[in-house]
Amino acid sequence: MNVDLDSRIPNNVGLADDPKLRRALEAWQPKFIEWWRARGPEGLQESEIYLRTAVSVDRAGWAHYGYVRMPEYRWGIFLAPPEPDRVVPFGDSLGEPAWQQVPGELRAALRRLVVTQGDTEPASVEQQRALGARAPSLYDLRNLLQVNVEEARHLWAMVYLLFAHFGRDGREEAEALLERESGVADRPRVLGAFNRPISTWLDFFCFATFTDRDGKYQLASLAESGFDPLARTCRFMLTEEAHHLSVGELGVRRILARTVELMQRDPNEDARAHGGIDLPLLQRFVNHWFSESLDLFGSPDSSNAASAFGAGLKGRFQESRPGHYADHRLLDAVHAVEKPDPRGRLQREEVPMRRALNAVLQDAYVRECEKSLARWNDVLASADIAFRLALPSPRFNRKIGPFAASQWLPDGAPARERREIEAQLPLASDLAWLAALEAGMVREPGRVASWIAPPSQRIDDRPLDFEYVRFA
Ligand code: BYC
Repeated sequence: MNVDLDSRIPNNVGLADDPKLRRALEAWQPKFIEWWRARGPEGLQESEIYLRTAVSVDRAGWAHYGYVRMPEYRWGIFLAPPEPDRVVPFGDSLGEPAWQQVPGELRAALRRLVVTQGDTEPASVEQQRALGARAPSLYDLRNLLQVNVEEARHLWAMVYLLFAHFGRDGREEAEALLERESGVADRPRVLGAFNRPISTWLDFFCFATFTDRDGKYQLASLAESGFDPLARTCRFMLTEEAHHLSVGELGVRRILARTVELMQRDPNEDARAHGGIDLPLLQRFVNHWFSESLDLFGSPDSSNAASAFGAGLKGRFQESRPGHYADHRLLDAVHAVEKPDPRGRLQREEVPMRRALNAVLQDAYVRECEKSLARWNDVLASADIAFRLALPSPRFNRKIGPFAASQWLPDGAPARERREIEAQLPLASDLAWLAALEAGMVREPGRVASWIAPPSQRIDDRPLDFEYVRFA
């Protein structure tokens, strides 16, 4: 696992010994930089940002911190170390040696998974590109940009697989990853949530909590793949993902801490009256990003999911963790999936387990989201505030799956009209209020905007008044 940090593309995949692949990736690199300058973080390309850069795949000491101008960031290709004698851990090929090359018959399905995963990475950078101008502190600005450069590194991870394993098709797909654009009607990003605007920091923190967590679960499932290069690349991506999730959850927690403080100052517990983000508004953002993120699991009854599992391409969460699952073939098991019947009555239908794997993954994801909500609600409870944030029912506001054709309220009851759903999602007036509240960037080291509490976590052991960004 030699890490080559000095070549044009830092890597541990032996690019120096594969001139054809190296040249192909080096030819893509300027197009990537052009994309980054045009659609990456706005107005900050020449500033120096205190960023971590992946430099190794060792658990201890995998990253290095220092000031970097983002277009000069060392985006590298890193695969987690190989596991000796690894076998396909599930599906019809269970126990066969893991594949180092793409099996011909799985090529189309695998390419689709890699492209879908790859597409989300530049999409999120595009979605977040304007947030810098309203950053609540240099600390938060730096975290945003850290997340952005790492999502771009994840794009490199998928592009490497396309170039190394999918020939001409792969090269074309790599180009297309820079052509599609989040929210642009005639060339949108592949998955729904990655075309929604992230126009406020509250959107960003909710996106990092809920949508990045879908990323964690999807990457973990792909990290089980029988196609070993995909498994290894996803395993290393998961190292970076943990930070993104914490940026989201802690961001919302700091908003709550500030809101609670402002509520306590007001006889009617009115945080907005004091320039804070009120709890019903926050709940509407939770409703929006949670339901959008559930759609990223696909349909709970899915032949695609069954084929991907049978073929050994996409496993379950922690499929190969010893003792976690007894059955890795799933030929006989069934799972009950909730669906409405044509008259809108709820029923549970047993489907073959392989077809229900999106639902199983989604359920595990929901359980983890519940824990974030519980930690947020602790902030409210310890301030003696009665309001509690809640995850909406998985039936609410769905565009994918059996609940997409009908309307359901956050409490899971049927809704009569679309208007009732819209009232539970961010309102135009919420966005206008937040736009005014968040206006302007806080540029002084150590200062934090008035709608969010200062962070308690440190970055690389630096104090809060550290100059995380040196503006050009
Ligand atoms: N939007 O059988 P179905 C991340 C399509 S996030 C639009 O129900 P399947 C990140 C589907 O493509 C993780 N279309 O579902 C986070 C299919 O179309 P075709 C990203 C959708 O295929 C933050 C049809 O509906 N990684 O990393 O089992 C920042 C029927 O599909 C959607 C992955 O997603 C949707 N939401 O599952 C940065 C992993 N959902 O083929 C990054 C790779 C479904 O009929 N992807 N469709 O034309 C997959 O494993 C699967 O493609 C999905 C869908 C889980 C997404």
